[in-house]
Amino acid sequence: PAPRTLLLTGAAGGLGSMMRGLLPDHGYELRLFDLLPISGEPNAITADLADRDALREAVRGVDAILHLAGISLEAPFEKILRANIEGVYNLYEAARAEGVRRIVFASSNHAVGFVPRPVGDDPLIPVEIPHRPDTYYGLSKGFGEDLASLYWHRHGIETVSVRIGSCFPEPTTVRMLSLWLSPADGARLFHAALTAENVGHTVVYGSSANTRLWWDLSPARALGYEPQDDSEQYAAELIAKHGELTPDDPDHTHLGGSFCTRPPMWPH
Ligand code: NAI
Ligand code: 15L
Repeated sequence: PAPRTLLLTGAAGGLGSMMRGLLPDHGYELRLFDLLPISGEPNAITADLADRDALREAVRGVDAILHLAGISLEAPFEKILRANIEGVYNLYEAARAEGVRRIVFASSNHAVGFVPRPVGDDPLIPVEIPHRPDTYYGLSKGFGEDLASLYWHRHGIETVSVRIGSCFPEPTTVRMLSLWLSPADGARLFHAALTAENVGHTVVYGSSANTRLWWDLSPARALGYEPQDDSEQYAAELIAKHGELTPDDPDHTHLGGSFCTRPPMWPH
């Protein structure tokens, strides 16, 4: 049967807030988890991914987990280590102990951010490529994907790792014309990832059906995902505002964009 009770981690965040609004229409009853309290949601669990007891309780009895919690941008390694690397381990350990069988993991384009972006007739970027993280953040997403693979092969917990492009209400840069995942398509994709059968550990790219797509959406479509949106309606305005992508701009040469060129973050 399709999962009904869903633990949504990171429910206070940008993506989590949009999914709180959209996922109930796909049939889910949500249990919310975040470090931050959520206004109007007195039953939300306010806890850190470092709190293993709280996680055990949070995952108990749910049919599946959508794991969005974590640091969502580059940060000093120690912070990434705690929230994203130890955090995802703590989540999977809790799931294993409580018998949860399906997780959808919010990976990121930044797990493979140093892959050159396709230009002209170049083929779309395939899913089956080695990790090429562009930041400690991207490194933690590659770790999460590998942890999901381990927990599938060792413990039979199924995961779809979604390498999300840019999921925001609207694309705001020219790069996002290629990577945009509309919130409604995001909910469709997460629903497909939560309900497709026999996924083992599957990695997919997550975007809408954008005209300017850089990557292969067929693994996501194979889960039953049918995107309805295309960023092209925003193209003229964004290009008029920011100019076309130029291949020699270091911020545009790789999938990860400016994540590849920002100065590294040192401990502080
Ligand atoms: P966000 O930063 O708005 O939300 C992340 C949430 O996780 C926050 O509410 C934060 O309080 C919570 N969190 C952070 N550390 C935590 C901890 N130690 N314990 C409990 N909760 C903690 O990020 P956003 O944009 O909503 O992204 C959600 C997820 O999707 C993140 O994992 C991000 O890496 C991933 N993602 C998002 C993309 C996007 O376009 N929005 C693109 C690619 C990946
Ligand atoms: C991500 O992984 C971030 O979480 C999100 O805030 C955006 O920066 C996105 O990638 C992107 O590459 O646009």
